[in-house]
Amino acid sequence: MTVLLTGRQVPDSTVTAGLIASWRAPLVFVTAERFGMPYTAWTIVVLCLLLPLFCSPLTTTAADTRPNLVVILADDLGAADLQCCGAPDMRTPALNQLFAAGMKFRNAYANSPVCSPTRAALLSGRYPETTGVPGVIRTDAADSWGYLSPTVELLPVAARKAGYHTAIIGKWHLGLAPPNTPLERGFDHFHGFLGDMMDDYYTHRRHDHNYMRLEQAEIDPAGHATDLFADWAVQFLNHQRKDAPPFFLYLAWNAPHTPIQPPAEWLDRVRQREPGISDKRAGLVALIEHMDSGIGRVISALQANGQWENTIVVFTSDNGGQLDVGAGNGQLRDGKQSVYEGGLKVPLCITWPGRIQAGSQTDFSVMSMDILPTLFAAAGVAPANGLDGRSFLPTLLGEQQPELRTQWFFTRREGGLRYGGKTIEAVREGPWKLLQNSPFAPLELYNLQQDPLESQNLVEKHPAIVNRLNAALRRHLQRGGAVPWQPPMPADSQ
Ligand SMILES: [Ca+2]
Repeated sequence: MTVLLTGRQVPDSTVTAGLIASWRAPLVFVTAERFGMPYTAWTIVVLCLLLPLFCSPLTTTAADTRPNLVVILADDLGAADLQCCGAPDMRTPALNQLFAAGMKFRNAYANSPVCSPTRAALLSGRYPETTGVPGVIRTDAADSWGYLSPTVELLPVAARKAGYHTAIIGKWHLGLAPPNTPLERGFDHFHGFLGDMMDDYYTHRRHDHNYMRLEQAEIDPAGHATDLFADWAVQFLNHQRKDAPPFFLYLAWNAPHTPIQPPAEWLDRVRQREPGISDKRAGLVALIEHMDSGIGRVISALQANGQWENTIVVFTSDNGGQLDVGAGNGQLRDGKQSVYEGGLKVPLCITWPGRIQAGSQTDFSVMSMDILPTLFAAAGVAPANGLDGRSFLPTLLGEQQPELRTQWFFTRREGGLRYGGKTIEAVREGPWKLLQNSPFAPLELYNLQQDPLESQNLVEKHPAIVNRLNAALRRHLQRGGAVPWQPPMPADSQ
């Protein structure tokens, strides 16, 4: 035990006493100022106040038993494109094992059918348009449809304030430059890729830019991006001491996003194992299986390091599978980019040994922005106020809980001739889903309970439901209107 007395200036206080719980030794800071009391008198007062602490278990180096948090995000992985989710031509042993070790969600939704908005929702616990990210952030400013608001606090900030060591490995896709790079938005460690996608899994370039970074430094590593991200995640886990603070690791793969570029030996293996498989499908299956092997390495590292038992692991995807590259979304209608179910439903499983029942499944509905509020509830971390995301921890622990919200909103803004810079939306309420999948198409209404594949448009039959949900959607769009989604204009252009 060390007691330090100091007379240095401390804002907003005249006497500050605090304990810093170091794993080596408790350190007591006492600042005495302006009171005019001799330091010796203060020493006696402070020691008397702290005496109970000296005799309590707090004076020993009590280990921080809060769980580690690991969120593993696939890119463009459809709800059914794993062996454990029904894909008959896929072999995903690591994810099979992960799903079997925890709870599988059959009604997990991405907040948006494309990358950036879902990632903004995941990391903020808010609807993406309220973070300034209604659409995809891209290199070309003329085709970029989001700007992460500097005033929105991302959830890793809260984790860090609570003493978690925060790291992102892999794809960021929430900004290419200050003030929106990972270390500026709540992460202690970044080893990965800033951009929206790679034009090549081996060169890692996007529009000839190199967006690979270690912390803030540009790097140019050799190898397939999936192998690199797996290497870096394992390195990170191996460096976390048992007696160090718990960690929050966000591992965001680039796979299986286009280009469909699996390593040759993985593609050969799929072709030999699956006679008659199309070239298109074989490539995607191999890319997903290769990612699965990387996830296997990460799980093995958690287990080898003795971290697994006290770690909550989440696996999910940022949007549905891309149909034109051979993705499977089960029988769901449509895929990535679309607000039909195939674009929004994603795989999700969560493990927490001894707390979440292995092999359990649920139909409870959740969406991307609910994940971190749930993990924070489990870890005792207080998130920022005003979140849209809700904790589903009771469901994870096998308890009953009411539906997280009565109305569920999905939006996406996009450019090009097909979207014209406008938005597409969907809102769910109970069995009903009102949607507009093109800014230039009329509204459609489906009853998902009776028609989960969205084949019978009921918009003409239920005008009252259409009007009610449409009004709710307009109110939601107005909320998004409060936050700019483009970077500030330079002063000389205004
Ligand atoms: Ca994506």
